[in-house]
Amino acid sequence: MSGFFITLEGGEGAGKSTQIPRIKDFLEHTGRKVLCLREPGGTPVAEKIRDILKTPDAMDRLCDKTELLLMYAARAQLVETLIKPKLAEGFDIICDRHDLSTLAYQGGGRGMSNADIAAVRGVALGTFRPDLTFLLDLDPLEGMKRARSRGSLDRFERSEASFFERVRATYLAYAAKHPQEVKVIDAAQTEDLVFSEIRKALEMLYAV
Ligand code: T5A
Repeated sequence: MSGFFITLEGGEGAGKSTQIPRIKDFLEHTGRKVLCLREPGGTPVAEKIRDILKTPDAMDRLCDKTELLLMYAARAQLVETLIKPKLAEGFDIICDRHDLSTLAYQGGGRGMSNADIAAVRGVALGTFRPDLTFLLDLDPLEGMKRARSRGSLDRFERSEASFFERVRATYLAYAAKHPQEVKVIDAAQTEDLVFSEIRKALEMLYAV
């Protein structure tokens, strides 16, 4: 039996990486085989692309089109070489960010058109989609406070506040249109309360 593909989305510091080990533990206790991944990244090639995307380069600033194409290059590599084969082996995959990040950051944040994103998406992923997405929703100011407390900021985290407001608005607009696909969780709650909402949704998914 094929596994489930579950993704976590949200702005910087929303708590995605914090929740992933808890989800893994929970699923493994029910006897599932679980693989945790992140985007951009997750394979050797995709991790090299992640470095390019996250590291500021004053001599050769990434243009928006390159950023979009690199996100999908990393994603195509991850989906084709790892996610699809592991799902077919029966693993559940939990991924820290996936396709919805591109709509939010490159679409909402950078202002790239939905048509351009859909065109590249079509080549990279075809009709492949997650079974369930958790959107950890948090005020970007609070999220950046959490991210800053961890140390130096990457190329994305150096963006202005309005960029992150547009990212958040795009996420929420998509979730409102696709309530079956995306479960929105208030990420300002404690880690335990956030997990308890995730757990309830997982119990429903696995009861099917
Ligand atoms: N990107 C990515 C795009 O632009 N397009 C795309 O298509 C994709 C896939 C990736 C960057 O790439 C961009 C988006 C990103 O800017 P990343 O480092 O993977 O870079 O970025 P994030 O996913 O944003 O990683 P963060 O670590 O910033 O966010 P998390 O994982 O949501 O937050 P987490 O769990 O590390 O927590 C941050 C801090 O908050 C605390 C934690 O202990 C930690 O210190 N915390 C809480 N504090 C209070 N209450 C809670 N409930 C808390 N939960 C966690």
